[in-house]
Amino acid sequence: MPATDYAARFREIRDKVESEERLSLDDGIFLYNPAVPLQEVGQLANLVRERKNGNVGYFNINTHLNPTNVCVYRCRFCAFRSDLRDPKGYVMNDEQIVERGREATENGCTEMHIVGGLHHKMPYEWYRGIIELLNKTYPQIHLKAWTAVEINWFEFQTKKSKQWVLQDMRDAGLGSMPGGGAEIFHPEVRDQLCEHKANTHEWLQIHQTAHEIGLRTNCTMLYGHVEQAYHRIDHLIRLRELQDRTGGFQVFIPLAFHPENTKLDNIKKPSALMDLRTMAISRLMLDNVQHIKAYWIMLGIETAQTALAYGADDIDGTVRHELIYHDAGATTPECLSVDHIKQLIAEAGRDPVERDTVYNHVHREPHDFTKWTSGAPVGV
Ligand code: V47
Ligand code: SF4
Repeated sequence: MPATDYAARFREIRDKVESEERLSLDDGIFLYNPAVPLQEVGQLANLVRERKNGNVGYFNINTHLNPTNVCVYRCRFCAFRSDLRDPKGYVMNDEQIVERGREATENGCTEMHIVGGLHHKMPYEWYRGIIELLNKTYPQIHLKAWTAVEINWFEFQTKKSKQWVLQDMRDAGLGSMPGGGAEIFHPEVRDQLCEHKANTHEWLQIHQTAHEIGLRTNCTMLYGHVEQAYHRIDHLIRLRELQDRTGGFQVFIPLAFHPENTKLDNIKKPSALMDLRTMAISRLMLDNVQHIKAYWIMLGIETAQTALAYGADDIDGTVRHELIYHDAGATTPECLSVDHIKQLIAEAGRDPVERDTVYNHVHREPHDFTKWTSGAPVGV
């Protein structure tokens, strides 16, 4: 396509975004063409970002808990999993789990992000018990737990429906669900990465059911491995269609592939330019999702800061005990202090706002940082 044609096509897309018209599959694929200047795609995404979330840069104070890394599945992109008899394999006991809750409380965490492997021998009751134990001991902490892949495994273990499992987990104290396990929905790619685990239909059905019973959930896309632009846009459109029906997704998180220690370690990790383009295109395609998260652990601090001008309005939390990305070669720090995370957001020209998991504004008591209340969602 000659340069003048690229400019004309981009103008068409800009007009659509300015008049709040939905972008099509072809529009999205076009924006991935390297001949379309990244800065222009970013500026357009920034327009939508500021329209939806003003100048706010959200963060939260959170910790991760991965109760086991032993997993029956063997996703080719995963460096975290372990075999049953591998010395790397672990299963946390109740004492260790409660200790994590205590540490989280001491550090003022509002959220525990809980995901892990599907252990060959641990029954459903063990997974449910983790939620119940933490919720009973530390009721003020929001438990964002279990990906759709785990819920699908619990269906298999219990022989009960999605609705039953989700309601049972909610009764135990589940607050919301993270967005993992989505990877790439298109079967041409999913079949190469993780053909054995919950398929696209199951993933979408589980999130739909969660939304129907009133649980908010997050959504993700794992990019930068064997997929093409077409597969990424197809993935975003499938999320957008579900969101049209339920409105239950609160944030989308594009996840950049980290190849180290995986079966795909011949692939180079995506460049910062690819990360920013994907962030921006996600913001443009997902016109019905309120927030886009630049997960600093996975992107690196500098790219996450830059992403706040390329469509993202959230950089996730202070994050303690992250394993999934560090096992796969992430070199980001283990945890950021609250002052540091606020300073990173301010340095990017945004107003740092502490949120809870469901995007209420958190108010801290001035003389006791570990005490807080959550207010109404922050207006812009
Ligand atoms: O499903 C696994 C991805 C996901 C690798 O909801 C990898 O707020 C890159 O979903 N390189 C789990 N990605 C993490 C996740 C998440 C993270 C932060 C916040 C939220 C949220 C959700 O991580 C997996 C998979 O897609 N993943 N291995 C890897 N080597
Ligand atoms: Fe298991 Fe999750 Fe790793 Fe897949 S990504 S192997 S389901 S721990």
